[in-house]
Parts: sequence; C-alpha cells; structure tokens
Amino acid sequence: MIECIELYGANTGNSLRAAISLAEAGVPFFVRRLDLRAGDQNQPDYLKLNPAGKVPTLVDNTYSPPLIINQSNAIIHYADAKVPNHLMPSEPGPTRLRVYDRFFYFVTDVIATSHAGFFLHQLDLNEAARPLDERALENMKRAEAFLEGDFMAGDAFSMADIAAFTWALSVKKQLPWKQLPRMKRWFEVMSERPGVRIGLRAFQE
Ligand SMILES: N[C@@H](CCC(=O)N[C@@H](CS)C(=O)NCC(=O)O)C(=O)O
Repeated sequence: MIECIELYGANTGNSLRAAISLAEAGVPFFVRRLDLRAGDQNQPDYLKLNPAGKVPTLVDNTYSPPLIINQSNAIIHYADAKVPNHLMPSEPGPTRLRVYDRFFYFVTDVIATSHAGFFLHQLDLNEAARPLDERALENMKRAEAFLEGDFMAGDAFSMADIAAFTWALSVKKQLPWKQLPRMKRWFEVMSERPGVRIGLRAFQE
C-alpha cells in the first residue's frame, strides 16, 4: 500500500537522524525497514529509489512524480520546510545562522570524519582508520564548549542537536562523560525527548 510519506532505512545513525527529524518536526511518516545484512539496499527496486544503495531514503508520494530524497541531512531540511520552526527558527538572522554553523560542524567535522574512518574499517584498514576515529571523537568532545545554553546552538532545540545526538549515541561508551558534564546533561535531556524516542524506535526490530 502506498503511504503519503515513506522513510526507508535501518537502525543506523543516518536513518535515525532522518527519523528523529521527521518526528521532532511532527511530520507523519511510514517506516520501510531494510535489512542491510541481507542486502536489501542493493535490490533493483530499491536502487531505483537510491542508486547509491544506501539508507535512508524518503519518498513523498504527495508529489507527482514522488519526491525522493536520499541524504539524511537533506531529509532534515525537508522536515524543516514541511513544518517550520521546530528544527531551527524560520526567521533569517543570527540565531538561525548559529544553528547552521553548529549543524555543519557536526555534519562535516564529526560525522563525515567518522564516516571516512568507518569505510577504512570495512576494508580492514584499522590502523589507517584510527586517526579519523580519534579526530571525530576529539571534535565531539570540543562541542562541550557549545553548551552554554541547554542545546548545541543556544537555548532552543535544533537540527544541530539531532546531528550531534545521533553520532554521540554511536560512541556513547567511548565518550569520557566525567570530563563532559554539560554534554552528559544534554545527552540525557535529548534521550527523553518524545520526538527523539519515536525516531529511535522507528527501525527497531
Ligand atoms: N551521506 C549519506 C550516507 C548514507 C550511508 O552511508 N548509509 C549507510 C548506513 S549508515 C548504508 O546505507 N550502508 C549500507 C551499504 O553501504 O551497503 C546520508 O547521510 O544519508
């Protein structure tokens, strides 16, 4: 059955980032779970939606032809456009720019760095991956300084928190929480948010 908005994904950081952003913005979506170990992402029907064979993929069937979005961070912006003001302020200005600044810090300096390391691990190049793993972790630790307010880009929750949280979750055991008191409190607050909880459950078996 065709649903209005479908999110294809698996229980991975990129899919969770997309699911949390939709749930936090209040965009209803229908979950299509893929089994990456079974290779669902490389089946011909899925490759028509996402030629890279990656998750997530969002399909909005209210458009004709359906709107297809493959990048988790573009799905965050889709959610923000659909229901403005939940993931960042819609008003242009310094507060919104701060959100972009912090959001891209996590996307480029933490997530992308870690993603490059992950790729090397997949090739068994574990020694080569280590500096990238360490750099991503170090950059995450430095974000303790961002938490002057309750959230990563000030006093309001934003897409910067979604980017940071989904990655922090994946290295929860490696972060030196005693040295990161603000981040520890932030992580606990984030874990309890209803939208975050819905997103985290989206692809659980
Ligand atoms: N830049 C993409 C990356 C997507 C990505 O790398 N997804 C991984 C899971 S986290 C994947 O689908 N891996 C399956 C595979 O490579 O076969 C995004 O942010 O959405």
